Amino acid sequence: TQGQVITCKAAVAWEPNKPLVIEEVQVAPPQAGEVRVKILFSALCHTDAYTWSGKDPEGLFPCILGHEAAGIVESVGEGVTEVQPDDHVIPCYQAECRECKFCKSGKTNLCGKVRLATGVGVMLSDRKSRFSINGKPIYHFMGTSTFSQYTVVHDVSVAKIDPVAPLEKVCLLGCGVPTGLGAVWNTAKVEQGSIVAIFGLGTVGLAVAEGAKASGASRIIGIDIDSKKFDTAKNFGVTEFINPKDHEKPIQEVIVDLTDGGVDYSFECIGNVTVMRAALECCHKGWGTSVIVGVAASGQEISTRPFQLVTGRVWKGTAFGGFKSRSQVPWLVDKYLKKEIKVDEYITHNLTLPEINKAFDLMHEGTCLRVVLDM
Ligand code: NAD
Ligand code: AHE
Ligand code: ZN
Repeated sequence: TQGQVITCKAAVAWEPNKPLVIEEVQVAPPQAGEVRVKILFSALCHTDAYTWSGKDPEGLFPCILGHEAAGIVESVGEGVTEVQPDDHVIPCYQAECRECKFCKSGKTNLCGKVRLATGVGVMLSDRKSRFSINGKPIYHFMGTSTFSQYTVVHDVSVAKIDPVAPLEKVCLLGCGVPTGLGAVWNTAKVEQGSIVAIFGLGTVGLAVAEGAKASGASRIIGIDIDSKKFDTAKNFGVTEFINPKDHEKPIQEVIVDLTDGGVDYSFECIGNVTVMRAALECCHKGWGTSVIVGVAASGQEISTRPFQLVTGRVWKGTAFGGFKSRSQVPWLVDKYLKKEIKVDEYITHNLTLPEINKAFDLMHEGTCLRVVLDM
C-alpha cells in the first residue's frame, strides 16, 4: 500500500449535529514530513461532540473527527526519521516539533509548527487534505482525524510507544487521562496536603482526582450535578462530593464554608463559563489557583471581579495537561504498563466504528466515561 491511495472506512461529519455517516474514503499517501497510520482503536472525547455540535469556531465540515486513538504506522513520507512502518503510535493533537519558539521556550507544551494548518483542517506542506470521497476533499480535525481506519498526521504529531502496550487501552492516553493528570502535575503543581476541588466528574475530572491523590492532596472535593458520579469518583480518589442542586447558596460559598476560606486548587472540567467563575471564587484568598480545563463554546466569555485576582487568586488554563506530547506520551504509556496510572478503569463501553452514533449517544449518559471503538 506504500505510496498508494488507500480506500477505507471512516465516520464523516457532513454537517453539524447530523448523524455521522460511515463512508468509503480515499486516504492519500503521506507527503514529506507526514505519517500514515492505521488506526486500530479510537475513543470519543467530549471535545469531538463539541465540534460536531457546530459550536467550535474552528469546526469545519465535512470533516473526520476523533483525536484519542492508537494505531500502527503504515507508511511514512520523505524525511520522516523518528517513526517507521509497523511502529505502534498514539496521534497527538498537541504537536511537539522541538524547534519552534514555543517548544524551545521551556514554558509551554504548545507547539507552533503545524497549528495554523491543523486549525483549518489541512496538512502544512500544501494546505490540502489527504482525505477525499470521489475527489471531494474532507477536512482533517485537530491534526488527527482518528475516526478513520487510516489517517495522515504530521510527523511532529505522533508519539512512538512501547509495542507491548495494549492499543485498545492506551488509546485513552491521546487526550482525556493525560489532560487531567497533567493539569494537576504540570499546570497547578499540587503539593502534598492540598485541598482540591474538581468541577465535573467525567474522564477528565476523574483523572484530575487520580493525579491529586498521587500528589498527596488531603481533601479532594468532587462537584457534579449528577449524583450517580460519586460512587465511581471514590475509586479515583474523590473524598467528598457536592451536588450544587442540593444547595441554595452559590456553590463557591458552600465550598469556602467547608474549607476554612477556600481550596488551594480548583479545576473546571466541564466547559461551562458560570462554573469557571465558581471554580475561581472557591479558591483561598492569597494563593488559591484555579485551572480551566473545560472547553467553552464560541462566544462564551469568563468573568469575575478583578478583586478576586488582586487578592491573590490565580486563574490558569491547560491544554493536554501541559504534557509535551511526543516526549511524554511514551512515558505515560510506560507508567500505565507499570500500573502507576489507571487507564482501563475509564473505559465503560466498547463498540465498533459502525456504531459510532450510538457511542456519541452513550456519552450523554451518566454511567459513561470513555467509549472505545474497535475500528
Ligand atoms: P464529560 O462530559 O465526560 O464530563 C463532564 C462532567 O461535568 C459530567 O460528569 C457532567 O455531569 C458534569 N457537569 C455538567 N454540567 C455541570 C455543572 N453545571 N456543574 C457540575 N457538573 C456538571 O466530559 P470530559 O470528556 O471529561 O471533558 C470535560 C471537558 O474537558 C470538556 O469540555 C472537554 O471538551 C474538555 N477537554 C479539555 C482538554 C484540554 O486539553 N484542555 C482535553 C480534554 C477535554
Ligand atoms: N477549536 C477549539 C479549541 C478547543 C481547545 O481548547 N482544545 C484543547 C484540546 S481539547 C481536547 O479534548 C487544546 O488543546 N487547545 C489548544 C489548541 O492549540 O487548540 C475552540 O474552541 O476554538
Ligand atoms: Zn479530547
